[in-house]
Order: sequence, then C-alpha cells, then structure tokens
Amino acid sequence: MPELTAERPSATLSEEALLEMYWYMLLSRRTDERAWVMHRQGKIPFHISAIGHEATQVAAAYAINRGVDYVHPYYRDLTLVMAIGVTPFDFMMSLYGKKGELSSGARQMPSHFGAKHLNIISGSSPVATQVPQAAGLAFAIKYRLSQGLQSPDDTSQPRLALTCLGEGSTSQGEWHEGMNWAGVHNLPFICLVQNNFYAISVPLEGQMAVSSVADRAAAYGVHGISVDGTDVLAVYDAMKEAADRAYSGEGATLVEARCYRMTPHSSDDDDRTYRSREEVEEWKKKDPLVLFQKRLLKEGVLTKKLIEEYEAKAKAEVDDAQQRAEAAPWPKPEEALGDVFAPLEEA
Ligand SMILES: Cc1ncc(C[n+]2csc(CCOP(=O)(O)OP(=O)(O)O)c2C)c(N)n1
Ligand SMILES: [Mg+2]
Repeated sequence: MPELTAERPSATLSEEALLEMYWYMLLSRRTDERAWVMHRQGKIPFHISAIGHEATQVAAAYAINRGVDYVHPYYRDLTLVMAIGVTPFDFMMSLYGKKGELSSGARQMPSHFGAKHLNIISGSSPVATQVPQAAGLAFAIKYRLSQGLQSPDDTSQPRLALTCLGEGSTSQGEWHEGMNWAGVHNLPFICLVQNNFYAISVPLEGQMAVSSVADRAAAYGVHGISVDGTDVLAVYDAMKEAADRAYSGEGATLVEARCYRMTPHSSDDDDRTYRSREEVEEWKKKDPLVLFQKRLLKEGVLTKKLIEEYEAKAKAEVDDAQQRAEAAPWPKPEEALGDVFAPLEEA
C-alpha cells in the first residue's frame, strides 16, 4: 500500500474522515451480506452486490462534494450511495419494493439507486445508458456557469457529474458517445470504471483488446488514470485529482479502479460455471475492508475496541432496517402507474 505522504491528497484526510470511510465500508458490507441471506430465505427476489468494490466506492464518495455534486451510479454502487446518504433502511425498502421506497416509489428493480435530495440520479437497466446522461448533466453545469446562471438548487460553487459503470459496459456504444461528448466539450465530468475483470461470465479480454480501460481515454481527449481499486487511499488520490480537474475547468477524467467482484454477478448467477474457486480465494486476500482495517490499526486510527463497537452498531442498524422494511406496507396494485403517466385531463 502507498505511504501517507504530504504530496498525496489522502495525506490530508483527517482521522475522523478515515473512520467515517471505514464505517461506510463496514455498514455497506454488513447490509449487503444481509441482503444475500434475505434472498436465500426467499424474502426478496433479487440482490446484486458491492462486495469487493467498497474501497473504490467510498473513496469516490469522499473525493467529491457529497450531496452537492451529481452522481449517476450503477447497480453495484451500494457503498457509494450509502456514503452519500442512502441508508440501510432505504435499501431494504427497495429490496422488498415497499410503498414509498426512495429510488422510484417501488417501480424500479432494487439497486437502481436514486435520491433527489442527495443529487443521485436513477438510471435505467441497459448498461452504460447513464454515461451520456451524466455527460449531459456535466454539459448543463458548464453551460449554466458560462451564462452566469445559478444551479437550480443553489449557488455558483463549482460542481461536477460523476458516473460509474463496469469494464464490460465500456463495450457499449453509449459509453463511447458519452466519453466523446465529455472530451469535446471539456466537461466537469468523471467516469469511474470499476474494473472487476468480469461482465457476468465474460472476462476482460473478451471485452477489449487493450489491457487497461484507462488507455482508451486518450482517444476522447480525456485524462486517464488507472488505480488499484482495493486501496482506499490510492483511489482517493486518483479521484481527488479527477475532481480538482473538473472543478477548475481542466476537463473530464476517466478513472479505472481495478478490484474484484467477490460474489456471483447477482443472486441469479452461479459463478462456479466460469471462474475457479482458487481464483476467488486468491482475490479474497485483497478484501478491501480487511486491508483498510489493517491499515488503520497500524496507523493507530482504529483500535480493536472501536472495531467491535462499529460491528455492534452496524448489526443493530441492519437489524432495525430489515425489521422496519419488513413491517412496512406494500404499494397498492393500482398505484403502479402513478408518477409514470400524467393524469388524463378531464374532458
Ligand atoms: C445493454 C445491456 N446489455 C446487457 C445487459 C445485461 N447485463 C447486466 S449487467 C451485465 C454485465 C456488466 O458487466 P460490467 O460492466 O463489467 O459490470 P459489473 O457487473 O462487472 O460490475 C450485463 C451483460 C444489460 N443490462 N444491458
Ligand atoms: Mg465487470
């Protein structure tokens, strides 16, 4: 792991911020694990996991202005959205599809994260469609600034648009269109590609003829960075560089964070059919939560006692979230089309 040195932005992270980042990684992991249990108990129909991606996502959240910058996430971004303010209860409500669920009022599948009050934009299921939408958002930010217009929800402070996707989704046409737009217009835009080496069962080499997604950035006139996605501080440094470029008008950045999906693609997938157990076990040695815990223990930021306290607190929060979501009412069937079509005008 890189050392904390004065030259690196991560060196300026306070102990409080480091502990918060650890907390969100832990809370996300325990929420995620519970969702797998709930699925296997037949309580929920579907789950898609962030396990293995927590370092990348918490670092991304802390490098931007959380809740102010616009974030257009993808289905694997549980840790990212939790670090911005989505709660275990919000997530559990979406797993069940209960009435009033935050992302879409229970009209979307779970993990199609959206939260208006946090500037998190809900996406569609076709992968990479969020990229041109996020680039369009970045264009709007730049345009409003150039016209002296204020952002709808406040000030003239610099903002950016961040979007995320997996490496497999960079084969999709929308990704290229969005990246090109961001490069041509020099937008305050970050595309974070979470390269976990698989798109469901298709390995990286089946998606691209170059070994690093970041190599593709140059083709769009975008700055490209590749980073170890299991290392919180390394991702923070990369994302901070990208955010500073966006805020200062230097333009768009593509950050590739290399990590590993430690679970099957989703609750509908059996990964034993396409990757060896040895490979999975090898990557588990780079579990980002364990690595960060060790790092913070070594630095004296975290203690054994604090770890136990955080574990107990996370368990209590997840238990409470599950119980409240289970007890919450379902939406009425006739509510399904509400907020989808405008009401018919009376003749
Ligand atoms: C346009 C489109 N094609 C196929 C799918 C089915 N699909 C859902 S996720 C996925 C894999 C994406 O892999 P990657 O982009 O590497 O992200 P990861 O799931 O590994 O994080 C596929 C093929 C889809 N949702 N949309
Ligand atoms: Mg992938």
